[in-house]
Amino acid sequence: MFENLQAQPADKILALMQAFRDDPRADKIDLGVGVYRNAEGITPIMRAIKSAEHRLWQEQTSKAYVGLAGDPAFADAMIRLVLNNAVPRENIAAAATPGGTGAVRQAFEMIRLANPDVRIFVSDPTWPNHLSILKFMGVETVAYRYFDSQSGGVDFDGMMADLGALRKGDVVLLHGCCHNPTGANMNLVEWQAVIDLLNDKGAVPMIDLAYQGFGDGLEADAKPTRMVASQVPECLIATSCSKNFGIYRERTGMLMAVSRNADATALNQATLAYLNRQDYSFPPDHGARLVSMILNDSALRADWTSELEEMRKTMLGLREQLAGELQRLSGSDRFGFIAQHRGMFSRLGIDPEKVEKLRADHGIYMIGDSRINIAGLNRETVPILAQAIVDVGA
Ligand code: PLP
Ligand code: TYF
Repeated sequence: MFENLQAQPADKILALMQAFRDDPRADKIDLGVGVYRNAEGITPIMRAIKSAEHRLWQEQTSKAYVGLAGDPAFADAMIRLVLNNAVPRENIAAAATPGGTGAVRQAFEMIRLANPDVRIFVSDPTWPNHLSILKFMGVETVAYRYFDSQSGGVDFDGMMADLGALRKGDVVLLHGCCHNPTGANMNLVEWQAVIDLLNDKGAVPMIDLAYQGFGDGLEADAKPTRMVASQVPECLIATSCSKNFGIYRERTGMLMAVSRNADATALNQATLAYLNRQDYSFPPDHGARLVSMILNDSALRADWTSELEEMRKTMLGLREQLAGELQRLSGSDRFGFIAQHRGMFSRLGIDPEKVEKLRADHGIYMIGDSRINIAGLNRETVPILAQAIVDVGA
């Protein structure tokens, strides 16, 4: 029977990661996959994670199953981190998932279960896995304009015009902060206008929050999500601990469903548990337990917060350095948006042929749409990248 299988398109980001590994050049630079790296090019285990693992190893006495929705202490800790008290706890259903991708997938499953004919509006562009999963599930997508390639900012007028086509019951997928792949983000006034439009239209927001703490800080990055959750009748929030706790391979995430009353929340909670049971039964626990241990221990939490801030500020410094170098070398402000963007990524707006030339001639790897991972740079490689961009005539 398996002869009936058809080859599926590869993930371009993961394919590029492999191509980089296979490149023998010593001075190659990897700006591909979205994984934080320090100045030495290493993705460190955060200090608080190491301490929590040590403590867990000493204190944990059982590896028996936990529960279909995961450890309630993880849910409480994540809800506080993401939503603080923007929404009463009794209005939030939550379930642990394998990473943010698991949360995104379970959110789509819940949406489809509620409305098989749903349309999900997605930003153009968005994280390719959003589109891949929705296509696989047979869910209809509608693209809304998001990125203004001239300015490198958000095409807010285009976005609002396209969201004007929303109908009651449509879902709008929004990146809570640090938009992937562009790095361009709405300001709070624009967020408020989107919330008002969604409420006007009776559309349901789904927020993908994979980079809290990587943009303007833990609180600032959660602010748009809190605004949405406190002002709409219902919404879904898919969160990931992969980046801000650096526990990528532990597969730690959480899906939250916000509603306005206890009955709806009970049904949402039962549905999240049901969906987990259909797909993998119990979600991974190790990473979730580390996260709740850190968030509930003031010393560990302070250490985690300060290391996360160091990472965030390192990326901001690299942004400013790169924008400055490009301005100096090209004599234009064309790349000034790099310093305005937030998170790990910036879409540079370079043609695919020049992206390819950067790879072939300079050993610089970025995604074909010219997305770079800022954390793939360091103080020494920023000028090399800037010079190469100017050399290929981008
Ligand atoms: N959503 C977005 C926009 C992402 O960039 C990522 C990236 O890794 C994820 C979700 C999910 O990440 P993970 O499944 O590794 O937690
Ligand atoms: O966009 C990125 O680079 C990250 C990591 O299939 C990632 O979100 C990339 C591809 C993928 C899963 C995660």
